[in-house]
Amino acid sequence: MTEQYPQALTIAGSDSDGSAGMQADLHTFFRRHIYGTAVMTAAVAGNSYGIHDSVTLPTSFIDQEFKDLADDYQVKASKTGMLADSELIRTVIKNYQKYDFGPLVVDPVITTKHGNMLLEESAYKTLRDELIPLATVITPNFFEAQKLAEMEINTKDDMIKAAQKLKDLGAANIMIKGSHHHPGQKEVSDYVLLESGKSFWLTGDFFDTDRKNGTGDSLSACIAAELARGNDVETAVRIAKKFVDIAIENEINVGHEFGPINHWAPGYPDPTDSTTEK
Ligand code: PXL
Repeated sequence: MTEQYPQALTIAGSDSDGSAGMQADLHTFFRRHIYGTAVMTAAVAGNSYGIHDSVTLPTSFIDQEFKDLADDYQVKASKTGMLADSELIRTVIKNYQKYDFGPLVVDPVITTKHGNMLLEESAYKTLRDELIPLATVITPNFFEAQKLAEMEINTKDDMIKAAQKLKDLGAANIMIKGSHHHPGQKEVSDYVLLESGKSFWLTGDFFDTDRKNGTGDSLSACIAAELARGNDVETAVRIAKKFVDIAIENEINVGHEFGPINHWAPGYPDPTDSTTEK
């Protein structure tokens, strides 16, 4: 078969207001000039005030979504978002192992920014013990990292220890997103531990805004997009951090309360120049 235009896959929940979940992933793929495909696992009804209802899709339907993509598309990298419960996690694992959808970025989505649960409490062990070992990259936020590593994170040393624990769970590369809950903080530092053992901090300005919905989704989607383009993990995470920071700093006025980040923010280097972003 002839080589096709680079394609990435999001395996995630739909969010009706377009700020997070699958919609944020597809905005990101588009902005990074990667063709986006999508296996929908669940759907939430919500807006910038919060989430008001959610459903999961039947596993037989999810199986068919995977099959249809495998039969036709050349997905070079994938990411997971909302997986809702253990049955859905296992359905995703089964299909991911059956087909070749490239390296997998796992965004271990557990709650929304405002505390709505997107993963059943009983399912987080399935995520930790069965999905994380398959991950090329995992991108927990500070709270997800605490939960998955089963430790409190108060200092930079704690973040380093937590990343090692997450590596011990079987993920190849770890990016823990730094806390942004300290009054008056000026910067946010994410910690990256690569498969090679190399580690580094990625520090960006802290920008105080209510328009941060979809930040984690877009970060992990951007990593998947860059892997689909053929970039290595280090390049992908560096690009993703900058991409998301710029999308946060250039607010877009959509929704009344907790709005989305701005995927159209000007000033980000053209994706076709991404190899110079190292
Ligand atoms: O941002 C986490 C997230 C993931 N997936 C879906 C969501 C949200 C947050 O609202 O709605 C479907």
